[in-house]
This record gives sequence, C-alpha cells and structure tokens, in this order.
Amino acid sequence: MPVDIQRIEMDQLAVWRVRRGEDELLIAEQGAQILSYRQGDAPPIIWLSEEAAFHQGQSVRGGVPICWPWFGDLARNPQAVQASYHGEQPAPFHGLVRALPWQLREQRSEDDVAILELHCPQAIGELPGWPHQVELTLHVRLADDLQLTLSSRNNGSVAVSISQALHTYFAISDIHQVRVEGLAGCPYIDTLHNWEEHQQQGDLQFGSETDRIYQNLPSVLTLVDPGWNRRIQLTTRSSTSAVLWNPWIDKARRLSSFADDAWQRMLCIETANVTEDVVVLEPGQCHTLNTSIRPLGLQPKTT
Ligand code: TA6
Repeated sequence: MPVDIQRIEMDQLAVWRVRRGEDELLIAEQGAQILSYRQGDAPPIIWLSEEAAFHQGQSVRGGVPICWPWFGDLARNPQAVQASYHGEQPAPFHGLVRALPWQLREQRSEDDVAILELHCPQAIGELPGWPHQVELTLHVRLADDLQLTLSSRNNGSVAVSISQALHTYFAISDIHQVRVEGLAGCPYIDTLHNWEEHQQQGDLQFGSETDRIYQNLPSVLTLVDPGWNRRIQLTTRSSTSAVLWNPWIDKARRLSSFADDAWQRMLCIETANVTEDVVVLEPGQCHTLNTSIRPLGLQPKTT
C-alpha cells in the first residue's frame, strides 16, 4: 500500500497530509493537532468542524487537540498539578501547548506504515509560568489503525505532576443513535452537576449535554455507530481515565467555530490522565500515553 507524506498549507497553518492507499490523515504542526482522519470513501473517523478556522495561535475546532500540562480548568485539578503553574496570567483552559508551534522531527514510511514524530520545543523550560524541563513528543503511526503516543520526559531536577488528554473529536452519524461500550460499572464525575460522583450503568447513550470524567477504565472502549454501520475501537495504554463530552443544543450555540447543529455529528472520547489518574514525573522519568483508533464493521467477527 503506497504511503505519501506532503507538507501543505491550510490558511495560516502548516499541515502534513499523510496518504496511505485510500486513507488520509491531516496533522497541523501547530499543537501537533490531528485535524482529520478518514479511511477510503467511508465517512470520516475524526471530526473537523465545518466552521474551523486555521489561524496561528488558535486551536482548531475538532481533530485531536493536545491538553497538556493540565486538562480543563487548572483550578479543578489536583493540588500538585495546580502547584506546577506559577504564571501571572490566569491559567489557560486545557493547558499551554495546543496552539503553540511544534516541530516535525521525523517523517518516514516503513513498508505500508506512515510514521511522524513532532515535538514541542517550548515545553523545555520556555512555557510561560511553567518552569519545568519536559521533552514533549507526539508519535503518530498510520497503519490499519491510527496510533497516537504522547510522551513526556522530565529532563529537570525536580518532580512535576501533570494531567493531560488527547481531546479526540469523533465523527458520528447521529448522537441519538450511538453508544459507548466498556464504561459499565466505572465511576464517573458529572462536571455538569456539581462534580458529583456516579457509577455508569450499562453502555453510555446520549440524550442531553454530557461532560463526564470516567475513571478506572478498561483498556478498550468501543464507539458503536449503527447509522454508519461501524464500530470505532479505542485501545489505550497508561491511561485509566477518559472524558466523554457532547455539548448538545445550548452549549453548541456558545462554542467558537461550531455550527449550531454540529452537536448531532460529533462526540468527544478523550483519552486522558486526569483526577486520580494524573501523572507524577520524577526527574529523568518518561510517561507515554498511547491510544489506538481502529474502525471496524458493526458486527464483531465470530471467528
Ligand atoms: O473536554 C470537555 C471540555 O472540557 C468541555 O467542557 C468543553 O469546554 C470542551 O472541553 C471544549 O473546550 P474548548 O476550550 O476546546 O472549547
């Protein structure tokens, strides 16, 4: 299967277009943000907003923004993560790196697999208010699945605590039809209702705004989409937490670069290390957060 990797421009952003046979992946150098992923002429796997803007210094709506060195509202993070930031400015939502210039360090093809590696030079002592020396790298592997590996190596002399997420926007046929398997029995925090703790009963289906932090997760979650006759299998390593988010009608109207009806066509399943699953990087230690996104047919193989 032929592999082709080209650098293109999308408005103000430099983007790498990776083609593997009929499959295509777009990844912006800014934020090392996956923008889109499709296999052949099937519906896209990763969702990109129809109203996305490709501007320097602004995270693109959709794809896989990288939330690091904290997820969400810093004030809602464990104290050790909060203590890592000494900025004079209010802490930005979803950390410091998702709209920074990253650099492509490597691109190659091995047989019929495309491999790219990007790193964030500023994470090594140059992030405003975050005086740590961490080598931050995203490794991308496009084969029959899409594998993302976010590595954080502490090159400093003191330990640092981080929370993080691969904030993946999945494209779906219809939010009313999909369900997520693998969450049954897991505890979750409902951030829309006073961060109360609950336990998931059965598969997760959607009927209103949903913004939940799941914990003690198994390594495999499955997004089942009958409308597009497919399942997306999400397999993770070194993560036992995930954020499930759909803005629904009212919040959709308040989001930037987000069509009023787009809530019906997307679902975020965010592979994370948050709350009790945060990461402590001792000096010299490296943590790798890995996820594999694999589209499958609707019915599991009987063999
Ligand atoms: O991950 C879910 C979430 O924290 C939601 O609450 C919503 O704010 C979403 O992230 C998008 O955040 P953003 O800053 O990208 O608009």
